[in-house]
Amino acid sequence: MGRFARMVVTVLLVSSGVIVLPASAPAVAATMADVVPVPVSTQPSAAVYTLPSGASIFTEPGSADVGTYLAGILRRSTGYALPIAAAGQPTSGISLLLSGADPSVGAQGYQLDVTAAAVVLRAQTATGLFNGVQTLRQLLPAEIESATVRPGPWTVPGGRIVDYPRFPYRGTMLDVARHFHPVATIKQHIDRIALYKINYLHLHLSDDQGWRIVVDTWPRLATFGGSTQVGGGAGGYYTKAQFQDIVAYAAARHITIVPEIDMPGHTNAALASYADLNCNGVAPALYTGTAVGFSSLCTTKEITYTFVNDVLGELAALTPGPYLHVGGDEASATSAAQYATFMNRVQPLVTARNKTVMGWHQIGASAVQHSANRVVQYWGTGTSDSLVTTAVSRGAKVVMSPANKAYLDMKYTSATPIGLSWAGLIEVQTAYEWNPGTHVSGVPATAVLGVEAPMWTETIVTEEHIEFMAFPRLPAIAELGWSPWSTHDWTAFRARLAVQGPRWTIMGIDFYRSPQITWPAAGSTVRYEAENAAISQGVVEANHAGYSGTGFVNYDSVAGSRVQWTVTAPAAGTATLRLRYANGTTANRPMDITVNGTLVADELAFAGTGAWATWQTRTLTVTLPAGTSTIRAAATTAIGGPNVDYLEVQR
Ligand code: NGO
Repeated sequence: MGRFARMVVTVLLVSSGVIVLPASAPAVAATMADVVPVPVSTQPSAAVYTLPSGASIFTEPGSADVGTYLAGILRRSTGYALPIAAAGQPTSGISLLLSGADPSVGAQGYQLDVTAAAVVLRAQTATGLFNGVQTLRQLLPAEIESATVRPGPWTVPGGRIVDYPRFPYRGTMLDVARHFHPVATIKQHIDRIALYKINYLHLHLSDDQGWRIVVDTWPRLATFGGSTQVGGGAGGYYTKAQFQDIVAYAAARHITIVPEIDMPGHTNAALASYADLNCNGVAPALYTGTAVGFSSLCTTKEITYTFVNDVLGELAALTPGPYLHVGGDEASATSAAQYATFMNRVQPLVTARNKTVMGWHQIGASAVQHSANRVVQYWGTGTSDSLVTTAVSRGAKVVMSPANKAYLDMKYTSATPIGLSWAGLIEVQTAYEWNPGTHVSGVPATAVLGVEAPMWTETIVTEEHIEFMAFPRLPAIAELGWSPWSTHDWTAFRARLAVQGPRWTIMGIDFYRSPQITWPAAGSTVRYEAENAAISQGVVEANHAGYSGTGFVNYDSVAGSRVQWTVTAPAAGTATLRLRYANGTTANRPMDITVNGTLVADELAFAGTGAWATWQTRTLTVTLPAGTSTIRAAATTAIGGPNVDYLEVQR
């Protein structure tokens, strides 16, 4: 997404196909003031801990998984072995302990103590330790996020942090219905949102344009209803095994999946799949536009409830989390009475499976019965709403997603190349400057379960689009959900946010470089388009959307086909290489990467991106000598490599 970000704020210098781009500076050692979301209490000391190459990660039986997760992050960039060992007296290394934390940390918080000798994280639960690990990551230099070994030193500023969340629910949503997003994209997103202590990922699994989850009793939902998307692309769906893989991947990162089947409106994909679900018995065509409010399940037909019962039953069986989201928004093709009749039959189907009903705030209508522990998700643009206050008066909790503050699909400015603007333009400050505890009149903080930043995908097609719209706004919403209101301060927040920029660059997140934030001074990034490189056994093409420059290279199905760039570096040193590619197959298309004839990445995996027009970047760190170097990406399988858009070299 760098393309969009940089188009907005930068003048590009183009000469013979080489584009010089600004980039982030080398990382500085972090301070305790840099953490997002800002912790409850921070007491810095003068001490500095430097991770030695022989350090161990000490765990107890209940903290071993978090220790393994932390080791997985630290080993990549440090190159250290970091063995996991049984915890004793914490006198060296990094200890993850389930006792001794300040009692205020509760179920999700942690206490972190850093001295010159050791790092000690304490919590009451593995979740608390996991949250503490996210803080520890941010206290290490940004290069700790590198996918390849960096020189360090790996310092952690000394002191004590005691920290716990303001709200138990800190979520984000991804609409996989308008545009389908493959499992690999979801997993990458999960890894990134975890860094900001987001603990719920809501997946909008069905809408007019697509049905994205296999339901065995109604198989055409996925195979037919999932066969397209906005704009007419191929769409897609998750098998049950894939969905369970997502659930497990999220759970390992202490994130709960909230699956949504939107009903009774937003159901054209289901109605197109089964004629019986329509009042007139006639299936409409599949829909690939972006209008809303035209479709409805037939609320007067008994088969509708058989259908919903079957769907919710299979979904509940795949969902360890407490919530099943039943949608309920924009049911404009249904009368208010029919809507209430429908919801009053559907909600008990959720609670019968020991799940809690969650829905858009329209389910708060007084004719819709309250069900135990119900959660309504507020998505309005105003600061008062009778549906929400009615629901709250009956005992519902509210997840705050005000569309004019928290919607990640709104444009930042009128110049943002993707996104919508019906709820307004949402720059970073707008996303940050509201208080979930007082935002809707009549909804006290005690009735607020938390916050959620939804990302609808009418215009959001690629993984890079997701990054660009989520960063840096999602960390702003995460801070509203985690940090005490007493810490809320735009000036301090924008300084903390700026420090995240180099971290995101190293993580390969091409974020929106908001002019509201003073990002650290740039090093240099140069982009080399593949179509201008030396190509062997490949052809330049311009037939898939989303590439940069004038084209991309499509390899012939010949092993050893390759793209070779000549790059220049003014001085010797490490550089981050970013290869942008698309792989519309489901098979890995590995490539060997060489620098001046030396193999630096052997059969580097280039996994399927979901479609040939879906581009992702693969990042690796190398050492370049001063002067010119030859960087080659060569396919190693007989089917050839992925399509290659460009190579970026960042120093
Ligand atoms: C609305 C609508 C969605 C759109 C979204 C776009 C809700 C809850 N219903 O939000 O169908 O995709 O706006 O911003």
